Amino acid sequence: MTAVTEGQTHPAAEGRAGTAPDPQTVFDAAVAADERIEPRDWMPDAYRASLVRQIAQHAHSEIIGMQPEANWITRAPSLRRKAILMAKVQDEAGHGLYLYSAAETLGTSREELLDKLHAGRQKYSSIFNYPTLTWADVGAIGWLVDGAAITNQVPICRCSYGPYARAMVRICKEESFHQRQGFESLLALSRGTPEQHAMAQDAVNRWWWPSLMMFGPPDDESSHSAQSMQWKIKRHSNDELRQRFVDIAVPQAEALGLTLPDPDLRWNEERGHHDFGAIDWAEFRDVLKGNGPCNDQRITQRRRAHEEGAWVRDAAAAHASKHRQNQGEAA
Ligand code: BYC
Repeated sequence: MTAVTEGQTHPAAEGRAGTAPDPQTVFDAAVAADERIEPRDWMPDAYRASLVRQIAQHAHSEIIGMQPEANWITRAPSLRRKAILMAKVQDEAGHGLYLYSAAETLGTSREELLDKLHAGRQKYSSIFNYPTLTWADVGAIGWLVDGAAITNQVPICRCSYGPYARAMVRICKEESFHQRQGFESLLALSRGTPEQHAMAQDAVNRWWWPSLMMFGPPDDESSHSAQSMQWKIKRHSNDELRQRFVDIAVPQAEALGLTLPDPDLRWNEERGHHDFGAIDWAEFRDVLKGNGPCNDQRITQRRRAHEEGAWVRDAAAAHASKHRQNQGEAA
């Protein structure tokens, strides 16, 4: 946002001579002018809380999202595929860290957010509560899940909150690579033996509908969209982005030689978009309530990893404190 320090007036909020600028007016003007809000700027409490909610949920999704794919690292069909998958899973960990750092700039520590995740008080994306049953699921996740993630996240590069927007630029570049590697892996299976082709088709059948649910509830049931769009945290509604994803995926499925499991999917000349069938929102709500096929497994594994990593955090903290002490003595 145009730097306004105490005593200065934001150009868009100049009041009567001699009056201090109203911070809400300064904030509204910055958002209206498409300027970035930075950590030291004044912001409404509800804006801060909504950002922490969304960024935390996003960070948790990246961290929990490592599990379904990591399940296949030891069973990847070749050294090349194993190296690619390991790098991808590490990238997801990195994304989680950028996002926890972005949340920290809002005054919320990573420990606090992880505690809330482990206590079931913060969500992560519904998509990661489904199992990865075959090797083809790794390709389907790359193509569909990372593809949906990019469609949702590219507009967040223009989010009004600076640290979140900047984190998203790098994340989107990496997700774009992930999406292509998923596509390439599925293409190899689709063009392989009949069994491999069937395995790829089965994976797409299982991941298609949950991928559409990633975009969130329909617009008329989305509790946060209107306010988040007004604040320019979100730039498009859930349904707009879901439609954009369907339109992108259809020709890609054709190129893969695979079908999308929706008999109602067809081009609508009038709308200039694909029509698609009804999403099972009861299933979505059930997964959010904790009743998906893998909810318990994912959170149990996450808590265990956190407990087992306690010594690493303790050692890092002890090292940092020793380093600070040595620097103090040297000074
Ligand atoms: N799953 O008012 P709404 C990835 C919740 S990971 C679970 O529309 P909003 C990747 C929502 O939080 C991809 N919960 O919310 C990693 C809210 O509940 P609360 C993760 C969902 O925020 C590894 C309630 O439903 N991406 O890229 O306006 C490998 C009402 O929803 C879901 C992000 O997190 C869901 N699918 O819109 C591969 C992107 N959908 O908070 C890939 C950033 C909704 O009131 N987030 N809910 O308890 C966003 O863009 C938005 O938060 C959403 C939801 C579009 C997800």
